[in-house]
Amino acid sequence: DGVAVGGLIAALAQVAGPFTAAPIIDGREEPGRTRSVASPIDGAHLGHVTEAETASATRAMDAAAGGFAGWSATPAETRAACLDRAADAVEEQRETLLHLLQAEAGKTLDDALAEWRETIDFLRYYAAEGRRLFAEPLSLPGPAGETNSLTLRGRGVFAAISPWNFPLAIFTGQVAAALMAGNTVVAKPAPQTPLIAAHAVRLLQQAGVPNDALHLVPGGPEVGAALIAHPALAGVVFTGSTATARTINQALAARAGAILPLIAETGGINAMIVDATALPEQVADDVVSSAFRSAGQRCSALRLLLVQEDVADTMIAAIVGAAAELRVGDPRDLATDLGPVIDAAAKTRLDHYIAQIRPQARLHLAGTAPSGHYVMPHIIEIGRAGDLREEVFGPVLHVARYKAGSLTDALQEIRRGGYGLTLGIHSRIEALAVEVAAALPHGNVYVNRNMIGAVVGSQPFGGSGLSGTGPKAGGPHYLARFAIERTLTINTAAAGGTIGLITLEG
Ligand code: UN1
Repeated sequence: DGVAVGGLIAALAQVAGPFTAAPIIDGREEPGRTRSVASPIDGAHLGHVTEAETASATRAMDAAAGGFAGWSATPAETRAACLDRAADAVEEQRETLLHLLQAEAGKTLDDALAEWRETIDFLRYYAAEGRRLFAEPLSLPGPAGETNSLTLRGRGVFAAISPWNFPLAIFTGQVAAALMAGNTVVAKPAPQTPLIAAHAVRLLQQAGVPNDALHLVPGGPEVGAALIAHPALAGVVFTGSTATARTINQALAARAGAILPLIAETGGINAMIVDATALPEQVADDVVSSAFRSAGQRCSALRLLLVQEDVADTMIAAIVGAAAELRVGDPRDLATDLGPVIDAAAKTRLDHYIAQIRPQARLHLAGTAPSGHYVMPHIIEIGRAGDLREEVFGPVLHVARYKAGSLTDALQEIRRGGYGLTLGIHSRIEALAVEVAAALPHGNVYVNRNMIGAVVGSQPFGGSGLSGTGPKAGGPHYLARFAIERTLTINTAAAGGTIGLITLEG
């Protein structure tokens, strides 16, 4: 195993750049003004991106509209086969993709491997789900003399807007779901991670996705706005901040014409509740991985730990002991636990947040980070659950104590916060876990384990309230939301019945 890992690391170091990204419209890469893409690890130049002008965003939408008739009429089996071939290609291109996940997104090898695996899982899962939902109309029961069936088909052009923290898995998952449902897609990756997105688009097209069914527009918010304003738009799938989801919602509401769906997965102030029966060592392990893995840059990450007062000192000591061992630095080094945060802006935001909260809170863990975009794990005690109002997207864990008997009040504060993504409970009293889960609207509840790393098909992922719209990615209800449904009711008892096939033209 050590030999295999050593070989893999050597292979990743051999992957040769530079990489490029540009608007990909009808399979052609558009020229334009380029900028350098720098690694969050050390600022190294990784390649160039040509960002889309709003005019090319509009052209991409036009091209996707042109591709819709053909792709939506392509048999579901053919569409699913494209996703399966893409999954094979992701497997085959493991070294390149792991290299890009590390270089462009700053991932540790563990995180990069998990994301690579999740990408394959999304492709295969949506292919299988697509065969289940789209291949044949679903026959439904009804009165005698009538047949009823339900058919799902694509809506039109989907805009897919994805984040930098899972630049391969979420990017590919959104695109795969929209395509499988029979839509054509214009994808806008996060400005921080265009190179891996361009690689994914080329890979999908080589796997058989037609050039006119999938288009890429690297760029910032103005590119997203151009997609959403385009008359051909039929729906939006978005993962990112709650604030951006709100902006998208407002832009959709301001459009003339059809009411369009937004499938949004956003942020959370994710809490974990630890009662007096919990096992300190297991709590320490699970808290440390939930709060600090991926440098806390997951929407699922633990932000707020609520510990029952009687055991709080013991629990906090165990957690601080474990977290103090974490190594921060170059994620390509196997001994590293936390790589960089994504860019200078993220580093500045986190440093400011820590500086302003320090005087009013009790600091259990801090430290001096290596130079570059690195942030040490922080554990900060605050007065009560309701004191934490914003999602802090990095390795900062907040802790608050609750009195035995006052858990309901703490839950009430969490509920009032309005987010509903992940929730952790550590307790050996099963009834408590069930009660806590029932009291809150959270989408993913984890009992006596860590609260990150939802597995496609087993742990459908997504929240409610400020955390998103649902349905859950990697779950059985996801694809249907990308489709329109038609119920067809035929009166088979009508005089003469039907008389066989006559085409519209004939
Ligand atoms: C995100 O961080 O944007 O369960 C969502 C998890 C991941 C979270 C992805 N699926 O940790």
